[in-house]
Amino acid sequence: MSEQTSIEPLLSGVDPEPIRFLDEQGRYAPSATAAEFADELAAVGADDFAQWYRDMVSTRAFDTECTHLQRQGQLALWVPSVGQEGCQAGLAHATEPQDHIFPAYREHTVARVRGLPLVQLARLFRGLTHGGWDVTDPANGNFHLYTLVLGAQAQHATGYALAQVLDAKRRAGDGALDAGEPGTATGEATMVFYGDGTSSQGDANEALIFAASYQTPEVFVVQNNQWAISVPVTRQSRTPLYRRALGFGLRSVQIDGNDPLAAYAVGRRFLRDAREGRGPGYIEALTYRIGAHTTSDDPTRYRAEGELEAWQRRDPIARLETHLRSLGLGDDFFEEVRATADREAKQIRDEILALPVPEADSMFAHVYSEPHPRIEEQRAWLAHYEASFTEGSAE
Ligand SMILES: Cc1ncc(C[n+]2csc(CCOP(=O)(O)OP(=O)(O)O)c2C)c(N)n1
Ligand SMILES: [Mg+2]
Repeated sequence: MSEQTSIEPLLSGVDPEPIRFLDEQGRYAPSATAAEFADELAAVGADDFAQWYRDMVSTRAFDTECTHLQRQGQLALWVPSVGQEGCQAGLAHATEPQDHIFPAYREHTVARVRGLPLVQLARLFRGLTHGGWDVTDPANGNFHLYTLVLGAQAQHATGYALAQVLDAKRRAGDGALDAGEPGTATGEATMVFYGDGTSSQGDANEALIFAASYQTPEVFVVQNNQWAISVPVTRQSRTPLYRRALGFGLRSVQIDGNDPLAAYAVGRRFLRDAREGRGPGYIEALTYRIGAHTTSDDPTRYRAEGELEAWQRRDPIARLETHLRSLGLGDDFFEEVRATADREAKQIRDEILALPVPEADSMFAHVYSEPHPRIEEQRAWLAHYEASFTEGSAE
């Protein structure tokens, strides 16, 4: 009988330190791994960091308000993103207006930075729309629809990115319309977000294969928030997630996902490489979901004691505040940001409560592009049923 081969040697490679510019207290102390990305921050100043901070604080206030609204019966469900604002703000600010973003369902800070009115997110979770917002409206920032089917957006993004290559070739008069070799400058990129748990989905893995095969102008962002509902990432993968992408042939790094500077610097580099025809990249952002998975979840049932508190000490908002104070910003600024965030959250709350309720009949409108007998049958049944409630009805 042959001796069982140990896979230990394969897994024993030492991982470099995650890329970070701010340490866990928020002091500027770049890791050795950050050096090659440092020039991406050369043109970023205190005003920019102040804007990122504002985006993070305002989104958190909105997020908290939405949890309250769900508890009050005003939203069917809410998906909190508290704790994950750091990588989201950095990555979103690294994008250019012409880039396209394919989110999962927890990318509220990215939505805000891209210009999508946050009330649109709440409208979805109030059950007033089947899909979401109009992606073709430039005012919505090329921010594609929230996708609750895990990993589906990785396929959508890779298909979109492949089309970006083919469009660029067509514009350049290259009739062959084949992708596959690096070198096609598209001038625009695609960024896709998913979670650690989703990295186990077939869809997500197939997307990586296509991205590598066809050298799509794409950046994969995996927010490793340590949990897929109640399943820890250590169960999903015996190797750090960024290493999986290396196996598919993508450039891949691991960043401190609670450091917006790291997210910006790496995102900026990878997006530019993608736009200029140097192929796809993969970023594993180490972060933590401070709240519940959704408002239907109770994380106290599965989290070990002390874990939450340990991550709360690395809160991305607190870290960026420390950095901003080191750049000279004082109490006045932080008080104003907080007051503005509270005012905006209150305003969005009012907007949510005033949103019009669509006609029930509208659910049949876009099932097929053309009339369909089964849909017409169901539509007639509903009309009849609704009519049975009106006064004087014969039924
Ligand atoms: C295809 C599919 N399978 C299962 C689910 C149920 N589900 C919803 S969220 C989730 C966990 C996802 O975890 P992760 O990818 O880490 O993202 P996170 O929620 O932590 O941001 C699961 C299993 C789903 N929505 N879609
Ligand atoms: Mg997760």
